[in-house]
Order: sequence, then structure tokens, then C-alpha cells
Amino acid sequence: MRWLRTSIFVSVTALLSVCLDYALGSSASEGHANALIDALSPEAKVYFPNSTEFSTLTSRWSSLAEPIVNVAVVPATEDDVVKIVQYANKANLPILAFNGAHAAITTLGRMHGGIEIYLGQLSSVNIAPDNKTVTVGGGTLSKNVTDTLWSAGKETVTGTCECVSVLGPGLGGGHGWLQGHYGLVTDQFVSMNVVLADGTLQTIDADSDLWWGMKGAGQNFGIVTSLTSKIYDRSQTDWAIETLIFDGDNVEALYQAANDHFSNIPVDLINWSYWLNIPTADPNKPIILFYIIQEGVTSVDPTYTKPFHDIGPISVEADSGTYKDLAAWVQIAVDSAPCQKAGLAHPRFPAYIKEYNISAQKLAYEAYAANVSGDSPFSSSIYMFEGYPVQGVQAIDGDSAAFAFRSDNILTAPLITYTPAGKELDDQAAELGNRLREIIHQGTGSNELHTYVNYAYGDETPQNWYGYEQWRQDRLKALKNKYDPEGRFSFFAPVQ
Ligand SMILES: Cc1cc2nc3c(=O)[nH]c(=O)nc-3n(C[C@H](O)[C@H](O)[C@H](O)COP(=O)(O)OP(=O)(O)OC[C@H]3O[C@@H](n4cnc5c(N)ncnc54)[C@H](O)[C@@H]3O)c2cc1C
Ligand SMILES: *[C@@H]1O[C@H](CO)[C@@H](O)[C@H](O)[C@H]1NC(C)=O
Ligand SMILES: *[C@@H]1O[C@H](CO)[C@@H](O)[C@H](O)[C@H]1NC(C)=O
Ligand SMILES: *[C@@H]1O[C@H](CO)[C@@H](O)[C@H](O)[C@H]1NC(C)=O
Ligand SMILES: *[C@@H]1O[C@H](CO)[C@@H](O)[C@H](O)[C@H]1NC(C)=O
Ligand SMILES: *[C@@H]1O[C@H](CO)[C@@H](O)[C@H](O)[C@H]1NC(C)=O
Ligand SMILES: CC(=O)N[C@H]1CO[C@H](CO)[C@@H](O)[C@@H]1O
Repeated sequence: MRWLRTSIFVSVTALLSVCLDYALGSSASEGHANALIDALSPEAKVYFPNSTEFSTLTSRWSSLAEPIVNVAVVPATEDDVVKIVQYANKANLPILAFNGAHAAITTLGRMHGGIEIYLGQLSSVNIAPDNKTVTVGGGTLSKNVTDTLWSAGKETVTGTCECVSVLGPGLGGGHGWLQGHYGLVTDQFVSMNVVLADGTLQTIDADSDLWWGMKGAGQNFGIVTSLTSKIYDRSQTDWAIETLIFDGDNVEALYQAANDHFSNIPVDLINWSYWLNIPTADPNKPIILFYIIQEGVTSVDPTYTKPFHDIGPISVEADSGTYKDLAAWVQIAVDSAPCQKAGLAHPRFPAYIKEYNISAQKLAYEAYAANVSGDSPFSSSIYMFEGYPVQGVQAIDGDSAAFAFRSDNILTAPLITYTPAGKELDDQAAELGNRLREIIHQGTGSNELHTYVNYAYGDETPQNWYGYEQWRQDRLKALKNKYDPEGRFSFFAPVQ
């Protein structure tokens, strides 16, 4: 907004005030709008719906149940975030942080007109002189951190996908390649600066009662403007992958082998699978793409891959490289298709499980195949089964954080992908996703449905997101009543 302060200061400010009032609704007085604009630092920016920047800054990864934004504000300093929250409080306007904008939970759609706080200018990565921590701006993307640490011979846990932020995944737990060693993204947190609902900027750490809540339900309590996390010396340089493609008919044999051979999965091994249509491999039904990833080697140990080779894959491809290649290998690098904001709807229906139930896998595969094959509107969907190593996650006391599902081993989720075409199709997608999830849930033999809040669809309960233990629910509600009694931060998976 530098230009605001120069020659056309008076006229443009007046115009902006009118525009803000218009965009924000009649409750925002001209005085308020001026107060916000004047309070922000020179590098902060404000965009209205008539600008191309506004369309860029408001576009999201999933176009289902998007929050409706009237003005996008881009803070340049931590204090700008304070000023925006204070302004919104006075004017009683909804606010929502936009970071990587990859959250797809439908509760975000409850924001009908308000202020987007786009955190992209709060992007920075600084390794502490003692090499024990890194401090990142609240809007830093995951790839920035891993690349900077890599160059310094360091590593930490971040989300695996290059296009998501550090805080987006981390505030809800955060799964990543290195979690087998160090725990979740959230387990690395050392301290953070947060703008709370009352418009104050506070530094919080393990001494604060809020700390527990920030580690798993953090989206509920404020806007993190910077974060200090643990880092480690890089443990391995080499990584290797085998990508196997199987005919869907092998679903039982494959997951039986997965259960048999990986039940004590070593910390250096990651196994994922996707069910998706690759018509050149099978024109009629989804194939099973099976990834076996190992660290510290240039080819995956044959003792891990032999049981899968024996099942008879359609194809096997081996690759090797470094940590920095992993995202591209599993198609979640910055330039991979799943990272793009292409106007598609992307609801997911997650369920954590302890091990595969072979008959449930078979039932889910059949229902999925029946609904995504041929000319189905959902033919670009992906059913994801993520088996990260869990040693580091399970070594940490489960009561230490709001993240509730440490004892689960595998994260499953159909990602129903389609071109939006109205409510009827949205409802069909929800029906399909929930039906598939229910098959997997039934296969666990447990009444409890554990879901990863960062993948959640939006129709789940706080128990599904934050754990069934009554003390967890009580503690979250008490924190909410203390720190955000008006529910300013309640668009993302609200705790109550
Ligand atoms: C392609 C893809 C790959 C993914 N890979 C992983 C993965 O490897 N590991 C994993 O754990 N998850 C992963 N996820 C899920 C991911 O954790 C969520 O989608 C997450 O919400 C994305 O964060 P974001 O910053 O991109 O999204 P945003 O939509 O910008 O942020 C999500 C929500 O977090 C809150 N928020 C964001 N930044 C802040 C902040 N600084 N302070 C306070 N609140 C904030 C806001 O409420 C916001 O609505 C993946 C998702 C996709 C689409
Ligand atoms: C958008 O609206 C604002 C306020 O009315 C105005 O200052 C600005 O010039 C407009 N921009 C474009 C590109 O029309
Ligand atoms: C931190 O790491 C850098 C780069 O590897 C090194 O030059 C520096 O000496 C280290 N500092 C300490 C205190 O270990
Ligand atoms: C970090 O992100 C900024 C944009 O926010 C980009 O310009 C820069 O190149 C990135 N740095 C790294 C190391 O990826
Ligand atoms: C999914 O498949 C079932 C049959 O297995 C069918 O009854 C249902 O209509 C399908 N749903 C969609 C959304 O295609
Ligand atoms: C496995 O799933 C099937 C189908 O839902 C179910 O009948 C069975 O009880 C499940 N097995 C276990 C051990 O829960
Ligand atoms: C396919 C698959 O996910 N196999 C194994 C991966 O690792 C987990 C443990 O982290 C095992 O339980 C899975 O069977």
C-alpha cells in the first residue's frame, strides 16, 4: 500500500474507505476502515473483489464450500495481524487465515463475507545460531523450510506435500516423512507468536495452558505469526522408492501382504497406496498404486519388496535420490497435479485404522470401483492409504497434545475429485465418500471413528476430530471459553 501514502493519499484513502464499508457491510464505519488502513505497515496490501490479485489470493485448492471473502488483507508484519484482528473485532467482521489454502473442510463455508488474512508475506526461515531450532514466519510454505534446512545439513518434520504451509498441517498434528524419527510436525513446536481473539500478540510455549491446545486444535485459538521448531542434523542423504502397479483384483492379496510383512514396520520404511484410474494400465477399473519408500539406501531392500513382487504387479519402477525428491515421486510436489488450484471440488473422508481389515479393503475397493469407473463424474478420485512409520509419534505421551490419535497406524481417505456442478453432485460425492469411509470404519470393529482433522470432510463431530476422551473435550472447551469466547476462530473444525 505504499502508493496509498504518496500523492493520491487523500482521494484513494477516501475511496478505499467507501469501498471497505461497501465490501465489509454497513457495520464498518468509515472511521474504522481508515483506522485499519492507516494502522497497517507500508508493505501491507488490501485487495477488493474488482482486482485480479483478489482472485489469485482467494482461490483455494478445493472449490467445495469455500469461505466467502469480501476483502483480502495481506499483512507484512506480525503487528499488521494484530491491527487486522482488532479492526475486525471492532467492526464485528469474520476473519480467516489463508496460508497454503489447501484446507478443504466444509466448515470453512460458514464464513459468509469477511476478511481474508493472507499470510504469504510472513514467509521466512531462520536457523538459530546454536543450530537447534528454526524460526519460520506464520505464512511459510513447507518446501521453503525443507529446502533451507537441507542446504544447512539439517532436517525437521514438515508435511510431505510441498504446497501446504508449515502451520496449516502442524496446528492439526501434521504427518510427514520424518515422523518415524521425531514425531508429528506439532511435536517439534518450541514456541510461537500468536495473535489471540482479543487482538493481542503473545508468545506462548510449554508454560502456557494454551500450548496443549495449539498442538492439534490450534486453528481454533488464534493466528500464528511465527513459530520456532526443533531441528536435527540430517540423518540420511539417500532415499529410494519402488512404485508398483497392481490390478485391482489383487486387493486382498496385497493388503494381506501389507499386514503380514509390515506389521513391525521399521522406522526407515514408508508405505503408501493409492487407488486410482490409469486407463492405460486398466481401462475398466482403478488400479492399485503401491509405494514402498526406504531411507538410507539407493534401492529398496528386496526383503521388503519380494512379497509384493510375488503377487505379480503390472509394473515396477525403481527410483533413487534424496529427501527432496520424495514429494515428486508420490505426486505432491509444487508442480504435481494434486498441488494445483484447478477449480475442482476435493472432499476427503478420512479414517485412521490400526491395521488393514482384508474384507473391508475388498468391500471398499468394490464400492469405490463401481462409483469412479467409466464415465463417472468422480473418475479422477484417489483413495489414499498412508502408512507412515509411527515410532516417533507413539514415543510421545499422547496426553501432551490436543492431537488425539497417536495409537493409530494408517491414515485412509477417499479423495473424491470432480468438477463442481451444483448441490446434487456435491451430495452424491458426500454420500459416496461417507459410505466408503463407513466400510473402512466397520472393518476396525470399533465404535469410535478417528479422523485426521486436516483431511476431514466437515460433517464429523468434535469427538471424531479431537478424540473421544471426555477430558480432551472438556479441556478444549475450557480453552475455547477462555481464549476465544466469541468464536472468532471457529470456521476450521470448531471444538464446540
Ligand atoms: C495435496 C495435499 C497434500 C497434503 N499433504 C499433507 C501432509 O503431507 N501432511 C499433513 O499432515 N497434511 C497434509 N495435507 C493436509 C493439510 O494438512 C491441510 O490441507 C491443511 O489445512 C493445509 O494447510 P494450508 O496452509 O495449505 O491451508 P489453509 O487453508 O491456508 O489453512 C488451513 C487452516 O489452518 C488455519 N491456519 C493456517 N495458517 C495458520 C496460522 N499461521 N495461524 C493460525 N491458523 C492458521 C486456518 O484456520 C486455515 O483455515 C495435504 C493436503 C493436500 C491438499
Ligand atoms: C477497485 O476498487 C477500488 C475502490 O473502489 C478502486 O480504488 C480501484 O481502482 C479499483 N480497481 C480496479 C482494478 O478497478
Ligand atoms: C551451525 O551450523 C553451521 C552450518 O553447518 C556451522 O557453520 C556452525 O558452526 C554451527 N554452529 C554451531 C554452534 O554448532
Ligand atoms: C521461499 O518462499 C518465497 C516466496 O514466499 C520464495 O520467493 C523463495 O524462493 C522461497 N525460498 C525457498 C528456499 O524455497
Ligand atoms: C455407486 O455405486 C452404487 C452401486 O454399487 C450405486 O447404487 C450408486 O448409485 C453409485 N453412486 C454414485 C454416486 O455413482
Ligand atoms: C473386518 O471387516 C468385516 C467387514 O466389515 C467385519 O465383518 C469384521 O468383523 C472385521 N474384522 C474385525 C477383526 O474387526
Ligand atoms: C500398505 C501399508 O500401508 N502397509 C503397512 C505400512 O505400515 C504400517 C505401519 O506403519 C502397517 O501397519 C501397514 O500394514
